[in-house]
Amino acid sequence: MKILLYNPDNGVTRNFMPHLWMFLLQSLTPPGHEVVLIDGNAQPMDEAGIARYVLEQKIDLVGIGAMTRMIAKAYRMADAVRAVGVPVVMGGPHVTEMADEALGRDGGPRHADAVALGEADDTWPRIVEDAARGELKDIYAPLDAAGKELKPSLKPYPVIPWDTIDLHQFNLVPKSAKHWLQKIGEGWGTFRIVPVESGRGCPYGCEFCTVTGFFGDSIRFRTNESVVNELLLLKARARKERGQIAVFFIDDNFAINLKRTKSLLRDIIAAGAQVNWVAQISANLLRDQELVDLISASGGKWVFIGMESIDPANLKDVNKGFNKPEEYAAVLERLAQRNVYAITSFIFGMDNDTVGAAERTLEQVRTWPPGLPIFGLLTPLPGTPLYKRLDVAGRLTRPKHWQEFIPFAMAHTPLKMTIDEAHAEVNYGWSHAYGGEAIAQAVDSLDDQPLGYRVNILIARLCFRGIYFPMLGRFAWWKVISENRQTIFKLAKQGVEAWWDSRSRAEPAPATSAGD
Ligand code: B12
Ligand code: SF4
Repeated sequence: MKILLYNPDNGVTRNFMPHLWMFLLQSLTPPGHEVVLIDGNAQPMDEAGIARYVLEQKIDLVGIGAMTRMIAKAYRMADAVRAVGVPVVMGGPHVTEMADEALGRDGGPRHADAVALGEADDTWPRIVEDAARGELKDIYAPLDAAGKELKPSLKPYPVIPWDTIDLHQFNLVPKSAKHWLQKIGEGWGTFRIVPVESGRGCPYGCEFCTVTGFFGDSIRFRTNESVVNELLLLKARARKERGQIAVFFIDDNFAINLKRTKSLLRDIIAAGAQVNWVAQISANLLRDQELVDLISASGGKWVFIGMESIDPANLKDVNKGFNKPEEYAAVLERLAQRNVYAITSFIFGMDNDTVGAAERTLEQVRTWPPGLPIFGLLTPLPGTPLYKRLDVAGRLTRPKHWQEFIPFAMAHTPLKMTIDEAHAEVNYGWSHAYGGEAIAQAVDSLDDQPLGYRVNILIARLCFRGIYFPMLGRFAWWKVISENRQTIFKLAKQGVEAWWDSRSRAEPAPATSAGD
């Protein structure tokens, strides 16, 4: 069979990184089948486009995976594929919770021929074989003989052939600049952010999060050796292409087992497998100085921290009381001392939030080392304890919010402000953290660091701005560049000066006469 694995875009922002599930399922496909991957973020496609592609390429089976916020698009694409007579299997966190919706058993239209519940590492080969025989079942669940849910072990873990996979659609370097950038230093002809997992599961059970329910609270890890080998493979590919690679360790909480994480990082260092990496780690685990030292020594550059709120009452409400706002500053300082910076994620519209929450948060953010603050709204995702609580309390204003996805829009009413006020808080957060003045301040606060760090924070801020503000068109980029022209000009000037200095130092000193 020829199988297409497709991940839809959300139609608003563009993901900078491909999705791991596609590569994983490709590697787990039994021999004898060809698998092609399309990520809608990198290769935008509409309904007519996918139908045409499926017919032209003679695709026999389409697998679609999606988060809740992309599910409406995923269903539309699935409908288009099924309309031309090709079966569709859907998987991922949304349809795991809403299988009846995908299968049309809740009174709505049917979108998928089959649904894979939960982790599909073990069920995917079965799905492929059934599809090849034309005997797809409605539901595939990872169950043992006694009907108990089976969580796949990550030992062994499939080898994803990063050295040969076609990664053309995931190069972040514009085609026009590729040839020229290949010549700079070790080469920047390609730049890819690649997802790598070292473990699955998180036992913390925050109320809004699907992870504890989906992956279970039993945490599973790959062997250090298999992670190190994967990094070495990625490094070798980047070298061969005269390009760069960065890794996103997509584990929900990369340091959930401190001993294991430290041992992995030590092994990465010992094997010379360091690449620039980013990972998600909760603030409570970053109290450990040795961990922070190892993060830095092994290539860690950015840590994503789900701070959520600076209000302990809010944190308690969503079962995240282990976050201690009073220690956020110390954690970020500790990271910054090792030149590791943080993506700090905040949620507005929590039950104890009142008008002014964004400014109160920013007041604190401004006192921290520069980073990448991001702001969202409390969103009741299906299957979460939060969804159930709000449903029981009759507080859901759009109980099926995913069927009509609206970016940055609440689906329930917060207790101490209106929905519009919550939206205004998010807008305030993004506008004030990503305006020209805030970006200039972040860059200037790194004046005592090498130029590379200042350039890094500038580029990162400009890219992250696009999560909220539409930045997909050329005009939008020009506007942003113009708003930040002084900072850009200043850094360019410093770059030329540094280059000139290094050139002058490299020139041989003039000959001096004997006897001097
Ligand atoms: C990496 C990641 C991201 C990355 C981007 C995604 C990427 N390019 O990889 C970033 C940081 C950008 C991101 C952003 C967001 N994310 Co995110 N993210 C993750 C994370 C941590 C890892 C995803 C992953 O690769 N997992 C490992 C793979 C192996 O698991 P998997 O994807 O579930 O796939 C398995 C099964 O689901 C199944 N499967 C999946 N697809 C398919 C398809 C078929 C056909 C089959 C058969 C099986 C199958 O098989 C796979 C192997 O077992 C997950 C949490 C998690 N641990 O999964 C959250 C998660 C997916 N994100 C989530 C959310 C909410 C978001 C945001 C909306 C957050 C926000 N408020 O802004 C944004 C939205 C981004 C957007 N584009 O619109 C939620 C989604 C829940 C839901 N019901 O939708 C998750 C589950 C975390 C959570 N807190 O609950 N995210
Ligand atoms: S710590 Fe993060 S991954 Fe774990 S349950 Fe909470 S939000 Fe989810």
